[in-house]
Formats: sequence, C-alpha cells, structure tokens
Amino acid sequence: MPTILLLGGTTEASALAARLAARGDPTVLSYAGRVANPRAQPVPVRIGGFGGVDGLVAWLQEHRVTHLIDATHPFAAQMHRHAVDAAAQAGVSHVALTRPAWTPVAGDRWHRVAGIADAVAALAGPSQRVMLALGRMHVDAFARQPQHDYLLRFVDTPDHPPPLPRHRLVVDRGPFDAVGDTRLMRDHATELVVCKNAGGNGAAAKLVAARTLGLPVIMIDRPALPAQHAVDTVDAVLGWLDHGADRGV
Ligand code: 3Y8
Ligand code: NAP
Repeated sequence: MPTILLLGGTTEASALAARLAARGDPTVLSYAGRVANPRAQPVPVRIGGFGGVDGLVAWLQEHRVTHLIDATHPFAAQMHRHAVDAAAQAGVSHVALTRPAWTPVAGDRWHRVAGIADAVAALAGPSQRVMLALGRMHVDAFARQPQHDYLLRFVDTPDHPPPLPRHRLVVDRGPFDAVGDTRLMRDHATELVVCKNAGGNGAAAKLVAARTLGLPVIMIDRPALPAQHAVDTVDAVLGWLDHGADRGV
C-alpha cells in the first residue's frame, strides 16, 4: 500500500485526490497556503511551504512517504524542481501530473511572450482595456504600464489595492466557464487579454471568450521545468502507482 504526498493546487490534483480517496490509498494533499480558503479535499490536507528541499526531504522521511506526486501548476517551477530533488534524496518514487500546454486554434489571435516581464513590455503603447488573468502574485509588475484600464481577477480580496491607477477587481476562483468569461469581457469592453499558458480546462474559458469576441491574447509561455517523469492523466498516475513505480520508473 503506497503512502502518498500529493502536491496540489490544480483541478487535476483535486481529481486525483478524489480517486485516491476512493481507493483508500493513504494520501496527504499539500497546499502552499497562497489563498485564504483552499478547496476542501476528500483526503487530509497540509498547508504551507516545507522549508526548501531539505524541509521536503525531512517531511517525506518523517511521514514514511513512498510516492511523491507533483500535481502543482505548470508555472510552479520552483516546487517542481524541489519535488524532483527531494524525491531523489529521500529515495521516494516521483511522478509529475502535468497538463499539455494550450495551442492556438482557428480564430485565436495569440502573441506569445517568454515571461511576465515580456508581457509587461508588450503592453507599451496607448491606453487599452486589458484583462490581466494572472491572479495576484505578479500584478505589481504591470505598474510599469499604468496607462491601461485593467480588469483584474483574484482569488481573494487583497490587503492593499493593486498599484494600478485604473483597475476593476473581480474576486472569484475558477474553474471558470466560457459564458461567464465572455459576459465579463463584454461588460468590461475588454480589448486585450493577458494570461499564462496554464493548460487544462480550469482556466481555458477566457481563451474561448477571447476567440468568441475576436480579442488578441498575450500568452505567457511556461517556465522551463526540470527533467522529470511526467504523465498528463489521472489514470496514468494510478497506473504508475500500481505498476510503474515499483520498477522505479
Ligand atoms: C492555492 C487552491 C481545484 C483547483 C482550481 C487550475 C484551475 C481554477 C484557473 C483566471 C486564471 C491563476 C490562479 C488559476 C486557476 C484553477 C485551480 C486555478 C488562475 C486555487 C488554489 C490556490 C490557487 C493559487 C493561485 C495563485 C494564482 C493562480 C489564480 C484552491 C484557487 C491566475 C493561475 O491570490 C493569490 O495569491 C493566488 C495565487 C498562485 C497565480 C498568481 O500568480 O496569482 N492560482 N488557486 C494553492 C496553494 O495554496 O497551494 O482553493 O483550489 C486553485 C486553482 N486556480 O482544485 O479546483 O487547475 O489551474 N489560479 C493561472 O492559471 O494563470 C486564474 O483568472 O482566468
Ligand atoms: P512556486 O513558486 O513553484 O513555489 C514556491 C514555494 O512555495 C515552494 O518552494 C514551496 O515552499 C511552496 N509551495 C509551492 N507549492 C506548494 C505546495 N503545493 N505545497 C507546499 N508548498 C508549496 O509555487 P507557486 O507558483 O507559488 O504555486 C503555489 C501553489 O499555487 C501551488 O499549489 C500551485 O499548484 C498553485 N497554483 C499556482 C499557479 C501559478 O500561476 N503559479 C496557478 C494555479 C495554482 P518551500 O520552499 O518552503 O517548500
């Protein structure tokens, strides 16, 4: 019987937690503690950082974890690196549950950039009505382009107003739907969307909405991730648990 640490924070992590709970596999789901009330889970939850790689190694050893499943967000690059390193040091089987990057389809007007700073630079120019669908952690960087009228969407109400002179804040958590996002962009008369290439379904609604409305999208490419064993379905993780992990795959 495996003892699992599941690094969560995504739709796929929650779907996997439900399957592991149904199977009765001893699992703890871990959140970083980025939001006030993370989604409740059908398995025990721990909240907060581990204290770097050493802290994660100690946690794995103390809780006799046999399998580390990293189902964090594609942009959680540091967590991915730490998971690979800590699993190797602790001698624990490791797999990442990722989701394929989005690719543009007919009707999409994407302008791909390498990172947040490039997205900020791409906003140089006259004032536009911009939907920043990036959450809270990177919003300060956009103070360099104060000329725009921003639509922001955060999971929680921030302690301090964002440093953007003209902004409207929507407090909402996904998964989102295309009808709601199309309505939101119409109501705000959005002219441009900025987002991360998160992949998955939980955040894809804004892409459908932008396509429907014929809006351009500044699409931030994912950070490079460490070499790791990765699968992109919950069933593949369960197959790895039942077969692959024993062979040290
Ligand atoms: C704390 C835990 C589930 C997981 C749901 C997914 C989908 C809905 C869409 C937009 C984009 C964004 C943001 C987003 C989505 C899912 C998933 C996803 C994007 C929760 C959650 C935690 C977080 C952290 C939060 C970040 C922020 C990013 C908002 C839970 C709700 C923008 C990423 O206020 C903050 O500090 C928020 C920080 C990291 C990125 C940022 O830079 O601000 N996610 N989001 C996790 C933890 O503590 O470990 O309550 O469920 C999870 C989800 N958010 O089980 O249903 O699978 O990705 N999350 C992005 O993709 O660009 C919103 O608005 O269109
Ligand atoms: P990150 O920058 O890669 O990680 C920074 C530090 O946060 C890690 O070194 C670790 O702290 C802690 N951490 C991250 N994920 C954790 C987890 N699941 N459990 C315990 N500690 C965690 O991570 P991030 O981008 O801030 O993401 C944080 C959380 O939000 C993750 O659960 C991720 O899945 C979720 N999320 C992020 C995004 C995004 O856009 N980045 C989008 C949706 C969801 P220590 O070094 O102290 O161990």
